[in-house]
Amino acid sequence: MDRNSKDVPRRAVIAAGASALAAALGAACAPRRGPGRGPLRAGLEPELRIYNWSDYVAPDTVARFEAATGVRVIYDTYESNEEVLAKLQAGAAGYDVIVPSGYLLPVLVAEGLVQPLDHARLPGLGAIAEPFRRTPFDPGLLHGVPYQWGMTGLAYRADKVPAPTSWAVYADRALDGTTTMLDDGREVLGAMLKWRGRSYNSTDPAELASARDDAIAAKRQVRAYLSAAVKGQLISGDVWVAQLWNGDARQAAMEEPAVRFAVPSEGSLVWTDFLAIPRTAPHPRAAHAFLEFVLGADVGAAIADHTGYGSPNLAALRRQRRPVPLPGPAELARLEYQHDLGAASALWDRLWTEVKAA
Ligand code: SPD
Repeated sequence: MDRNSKDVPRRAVIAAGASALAAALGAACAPRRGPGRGPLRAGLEPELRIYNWSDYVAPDTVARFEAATGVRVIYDTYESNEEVLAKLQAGAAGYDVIVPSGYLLPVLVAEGLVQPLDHARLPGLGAIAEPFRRTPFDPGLLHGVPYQWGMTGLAYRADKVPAPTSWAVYADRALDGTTTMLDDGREVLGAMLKWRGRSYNSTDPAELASARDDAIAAKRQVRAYLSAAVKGQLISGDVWVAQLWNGDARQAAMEEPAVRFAVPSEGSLVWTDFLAIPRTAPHPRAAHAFLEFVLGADVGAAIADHTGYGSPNLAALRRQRRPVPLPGPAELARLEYQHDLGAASALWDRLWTEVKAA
């Protein structure tokens, strides 16, 4: 007789007993399971609704958060600050995390549309670099966690056109049908203002009217107003010059090395986007958990490496494979932050509507 034959049923019984024991212990000890992929972390709501810019996390950020917390994430995207503001002003309840640019954050605070952060739930805030703690948008980080910073400029195909050096590129008829601009009134009118040596934040009606006229004239050449989605057309070569953000341009360059990015000589925009929690967020504890998760060094580094934007998080920066260098003094002098336009917002909105309709 095989000397193991008696052992087989014995081992099977032991194994079955062990797994029954493990299952029983597991049932008694395991945390409650959430609708996400892992056990639900104590005290968190089971769901989280995030409203973020397109292409603004790493491919695995959300899945990693779900696995770490058991929270199920519902994720929607937008393309401009005006979209998120309009949604919140219209009373669209339901979002737990939004990502406004700096200038929008005080507007949301003043209108009571975001809630103060609970710093006790955000120990990772300590990793935020000093300059990002002291921005005029949210000194002390009372309502927002600095998420990423970036610049607006011109993405272009170096194999099709010489490097553009000016916003005047939008008046070059040789480029008819090969260019795009962002689908964002503040960006398009702002660029036209900057081209003429004015501010991205002008509230002067005459300057704004001339920016509208320049934007309408550029429509002879601009094939579409497209934001993050333009990357596909830059990669395919259908678009040669696109007004775009530096990180999105870098994402395109990862697939097509002929895509480059330049800041026009007249200057452009620099911005910091913040993670914030709407006042009506149904899942504020899960929202804080997401903010803290993003503040983690590995998670923050993976996000910034993938999106191509700058990280305000020193711990993340140290772990990045491809950190974005801060603009040098000459470049910085040409860059401007956006501000709330106050009463002039209505005029900007009207002029942008006229540009789109022309
Ligand atoms: N794809 C992510 C882009 C984020 C841009 N945020 C700021 C824009 C400022 N107008």
